[in-house]
Amino acid sequence: MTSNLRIDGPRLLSRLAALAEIGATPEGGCRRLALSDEDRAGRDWLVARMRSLDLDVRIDAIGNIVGILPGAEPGPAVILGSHIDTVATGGRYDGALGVVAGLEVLATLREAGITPRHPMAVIAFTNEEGARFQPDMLGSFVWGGGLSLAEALGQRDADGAVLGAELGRIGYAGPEVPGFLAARAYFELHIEQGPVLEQEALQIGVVTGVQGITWLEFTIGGEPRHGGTTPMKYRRDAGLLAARINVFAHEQTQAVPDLLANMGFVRMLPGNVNVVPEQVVCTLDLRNPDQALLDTAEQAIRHFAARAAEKAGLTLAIRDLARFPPTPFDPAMIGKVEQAAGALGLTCRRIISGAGHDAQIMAALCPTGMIFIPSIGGLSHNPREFSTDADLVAGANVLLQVAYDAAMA
Ligand code: HGY
Ligand code: MN
Ligand code: MN
Repeated sequence: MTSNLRIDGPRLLSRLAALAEIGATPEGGCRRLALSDEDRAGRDWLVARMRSLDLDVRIDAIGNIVGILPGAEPGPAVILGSHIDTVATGGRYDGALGVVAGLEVLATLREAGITPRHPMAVIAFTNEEGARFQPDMLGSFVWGGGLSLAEALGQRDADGAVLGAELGRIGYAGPEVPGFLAARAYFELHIEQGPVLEQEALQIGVVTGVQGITWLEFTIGGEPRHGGTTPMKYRRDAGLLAARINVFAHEQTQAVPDLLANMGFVRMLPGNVNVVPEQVVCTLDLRNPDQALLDTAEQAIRHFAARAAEKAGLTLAIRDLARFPPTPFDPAMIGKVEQAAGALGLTCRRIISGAGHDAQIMAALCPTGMIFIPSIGGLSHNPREFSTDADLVAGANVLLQVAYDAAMA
């Protein structure tokens, strides 16, 4: 335990502010959708920071950005990471904190003239959010071999843009094979994005794992009809079924313990006020810490939608957009995060993550630990997302402690 090393708080905060300027929105948040021009600008900023630290910068074929600090010995690296892409209504800290704090840890070691025994690296994974291209955690999923590079490159966004073409357009289709850097350990610092730590007035969340995620896309086919002349009994209204699926999913959250559900995307075609829609595409985001309960809810929703479509004379196709099981973290890593928080005199509790993270993918590859700091008001995926400077610095110091210990072990 390096009781005396501390990160440079003002530098961490100024770099977070600088990255938040890229894709800044009028509401005070950030919009850097994966592989957009704003994402490219954020990537360029990150690469420049990595180069200024004299890290060995590598880009892999899915656009993951890796900055490597060589160790005294060759071998698997201690990797610190997260993502810099955001949702459309993103905040300043979701993902950015883990990447910028990782950089700060390496800068602190460099300044202290410390060469770690094992290599260390900072990684920014491509398209963690899954807001534009699905699934979420796409870059880490390809890194971990859970999704083929070809399938990932072929993903399309809602406007039909192809992921591989966008990656090439922004100049981040790199030469490295995803997963090229073996990991000795992975740590991710992230905002909680929920209300627990703030409500319990705690400084650090010791993350025990991530709940299960299932994302479904429904394509409902109806018949375009005049909104003013078609009697209700003659309509095959795809929009009505989308609404009923949304209501049914919410009813499931009352029936299935701990189930969370929301319909985040709805597109109606032709989208004219006076036309009963011909086609509706909509999505459901289902979450639960228990796989069996998640499956129960999904099956009930699939069954309801199929039966309702048949009765209404509508066509229905359901497509998986993302499917990640509940993922527990390594108990030893949980202990290390808890111990580091205690050694720094920080209050903490164990907590499961409601949000998905690249850490849940890395947990299949190596011992993985996650550190949370409080989100004010529990807000995230919202421009008003906020964490205090003191908590940002405290979280980065916990990251420094656990990363340094792992890199010197
Ligand atoms: O959807 C999630 O939980 C994460 O923000 N990608
Ligand atoms: Mn995130
Ligand atoms: Mn997010």
